[in-house]
Amino acid sequence: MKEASPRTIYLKDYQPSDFLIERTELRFELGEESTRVTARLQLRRNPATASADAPLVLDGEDLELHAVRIDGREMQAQEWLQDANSLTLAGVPDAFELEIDNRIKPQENTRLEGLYKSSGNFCTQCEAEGFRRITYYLDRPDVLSVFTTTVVADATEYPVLLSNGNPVDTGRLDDGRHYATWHDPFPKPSYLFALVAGRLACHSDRFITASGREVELRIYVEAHNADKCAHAMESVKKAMRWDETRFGLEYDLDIYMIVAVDDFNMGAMENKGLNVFNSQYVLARPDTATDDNYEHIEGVIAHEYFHNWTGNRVTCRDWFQLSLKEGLTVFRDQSFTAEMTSGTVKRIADVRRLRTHQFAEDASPMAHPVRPPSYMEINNFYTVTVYEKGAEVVRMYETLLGRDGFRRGMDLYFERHDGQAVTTDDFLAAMADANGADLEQFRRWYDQAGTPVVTVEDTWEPESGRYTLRLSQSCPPTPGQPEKLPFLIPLRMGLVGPDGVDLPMRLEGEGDGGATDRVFRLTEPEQTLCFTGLPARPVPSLNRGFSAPVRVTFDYTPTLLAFLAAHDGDPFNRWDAGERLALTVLLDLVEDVRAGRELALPAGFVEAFAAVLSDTRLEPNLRADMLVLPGEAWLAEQFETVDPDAIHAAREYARRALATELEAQWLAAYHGHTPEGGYRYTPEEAGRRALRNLALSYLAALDSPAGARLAETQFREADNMTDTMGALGALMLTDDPARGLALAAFYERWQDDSLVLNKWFGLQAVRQHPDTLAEVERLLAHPAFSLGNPNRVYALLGGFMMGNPTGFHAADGSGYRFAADQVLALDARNPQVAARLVKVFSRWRRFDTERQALMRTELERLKGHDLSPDVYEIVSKSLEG
Ligand code: B3K
Ligand code: ZN
Repeated sequence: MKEASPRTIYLKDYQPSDFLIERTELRFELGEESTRVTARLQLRRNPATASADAPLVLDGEDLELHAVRIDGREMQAQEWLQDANSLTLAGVPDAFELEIDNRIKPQENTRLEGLYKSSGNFCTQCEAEGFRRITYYLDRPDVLSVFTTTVVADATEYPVLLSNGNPVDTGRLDDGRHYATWHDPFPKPSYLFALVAGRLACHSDRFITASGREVELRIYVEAHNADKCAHAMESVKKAMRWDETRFGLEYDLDIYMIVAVDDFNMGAMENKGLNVFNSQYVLARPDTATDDNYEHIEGVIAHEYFHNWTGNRVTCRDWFQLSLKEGLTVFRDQSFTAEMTSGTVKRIADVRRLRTHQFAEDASPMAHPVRPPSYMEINNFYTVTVYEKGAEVVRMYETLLGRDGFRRGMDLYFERHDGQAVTTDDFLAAMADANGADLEQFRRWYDQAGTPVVTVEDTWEPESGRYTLRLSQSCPPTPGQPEKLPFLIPLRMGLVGPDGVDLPMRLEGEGDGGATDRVFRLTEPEQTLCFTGLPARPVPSLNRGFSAPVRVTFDYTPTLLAFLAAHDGDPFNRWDAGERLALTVLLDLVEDVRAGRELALPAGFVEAFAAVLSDTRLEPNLRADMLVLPGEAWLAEQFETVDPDAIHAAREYARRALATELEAQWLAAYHGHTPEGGYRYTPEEAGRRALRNLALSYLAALDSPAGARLAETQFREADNMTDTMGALGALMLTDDPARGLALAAFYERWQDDSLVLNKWFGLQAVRQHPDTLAEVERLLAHPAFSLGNPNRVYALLGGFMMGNPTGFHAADGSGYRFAADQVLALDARNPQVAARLVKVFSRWRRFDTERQALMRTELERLKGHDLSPDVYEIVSKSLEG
């Protein structure tokens, strides 16, 4: 039977806590049958609330309560009120000590929230509301407490005992157990609590901070992974140095620890001093990890490290403010990676991700502002909007205030709020006050959902050299927000002259000179920019570097796009012009497929590709980015009604045509980028491998088996996972017998490496072929598959549902039925993972009526079950929408 629908929480209802917890002393006795948790809390009434007699209401879920003591006195059961989510004590004094004694069963915890076991080791995940599954507590981010934690466990089974802060004591008990006590001097909310216990190998190093303090660095992994920590360790040190140089932020404890675990719902978690990571973002060896893995490890390590200041030292007042830490920290990790690799390539990757996934979210029933006004389940709001659009909002401050102005704002933010739990309004105020800037209108980026559209039209007056741009902005309605007010949009742009060189931009009334690259502030629904003194009609290069997360429309002809793709002075916009050009070509092809017309690439398109391929002035990585056709998901975004089969057919046609027409050039690019010497992960070498493997994937699309032979050889000879995957990925695009053989060989070689095996599952799940669903069903029963391991689930089920549009959207509804069954099976064990997957159904209205009916049927079917709040929220909102 279905339970009552979960409660909606509103930002407008925020109330400070009636009580504060000054100190928290925890004792864990870890056991195989059950784990005993004793919490001693120093509580007092919050002077900020005028509640002299409010009861103390603690959060708690799935806890076996054994005893409650108040100031040393054991309370009787009738003195408290216990329900499924809370423990209420009435008539408590203004300040007192509370001791709670409860039991939990981490070994049965399949939700991977709270304290659980992964590969036999104990670990925790408390954000957002997992701590309440450990003990009764004020489990909210605005209650900051100083934690001291003692972990007791069997000394042989669990030699390593870790928690937050600095180690203060260790010792042995007579019964074969041992203990360790940790003290974290920095007050923190419970979501940053962590505990790890197990048999782990330690890779250690040290770092001297800018002010000369020595910090011990430790990475803990399972023993068989001890040789895969070097890259992660280098990444930690780079991140620590970068944060000092760029933001003047130093690390603050004596020790910084990272633990890699295999079973983890997300990427990683920034617990104070003790980050717990999905092993995917730690472990790397040339033969097991791709260049992309290397880059992402560096990025995620940096992200979690950066949270030490943006998230931990200054935290969120409530979960509606999530982007305060996440948007800001993503912006910081993006900036870091841009400096470690190539700024343009990184920007392209980030914008691709935003446009493909966040724009889609904005156009879905799950659309929400960067600061959502309400939620049912906060775990559903760790979204591309809160993270990636949130990062774009932070980037816009920097664009508006300049790099130094942004730094001034950051400095003031820390000066004002170190040790506090604050809001995005506080962040905005710091930025505004530090720069004497008025950012009132800018606030709308936090509260209005949807992707703004900026429409641009131009006129040219040859006699006077006047060039006028009329810009208008609007934003489509989103759930609960039919009307939007204009945004403050920083639009960076240039005017490209006929010779391909940027022209000076002088607005009417401005003096001589004029920069060739400027940021204009759009604030009104309609605005006009009138440039004077231009020698010839320019081509506008708009939203350079993607200065604002908006869609810009301008009536570019293919000729103008080709011109910008070849000459734009902004490398990002060069790529973007090429992308737009490819998009127009592909959209036409989709129409041709649907109309049953014969397909052909338009004149000039192949030549434009060839020009990029041979342009050695462009770094190989950038060339690879420019030569990838827009993905099927991004193509789908361009349509009111999506036809996944036609999109796939059109893109495949274009890929094959480009392969055939440019066969010689692809071959030359392939052989011209053959690596010398052994594998090294550097951005330059990664770029060469990227271009080479892209060439290989085009060659695999040829009618002749030449590409497959090349891939087969590369697969056999590769000394690193990037080239292995490049070869195997290329073979997956063919029906060549080498495909099956290579897959089998890959399995044989890597069956004992869990992370590498995810790649094997993933490759098969995304193969766009009529047999894939049957194959995925077979793989579900494979001994190496487990619904208990989120990485496996994302590889196989996520791969099929999100990375295989023709499979998932099969016209007979088989993909939908299969997916909904899997969501149900998963929801019973891990709601967070189930909720992530079920989101693909939310866009059901974007498809043809038959598919709509089929998807709707599955959503209704899901809704008829007893769902977790996580899945319920998405299913019900999708149906409402
Ligand atoms: N803060 C964590 C995410 C926690 C997700 C909880 N469902 C990872 C990060 O963004 O760094
Ligand atoms: Zn984060």
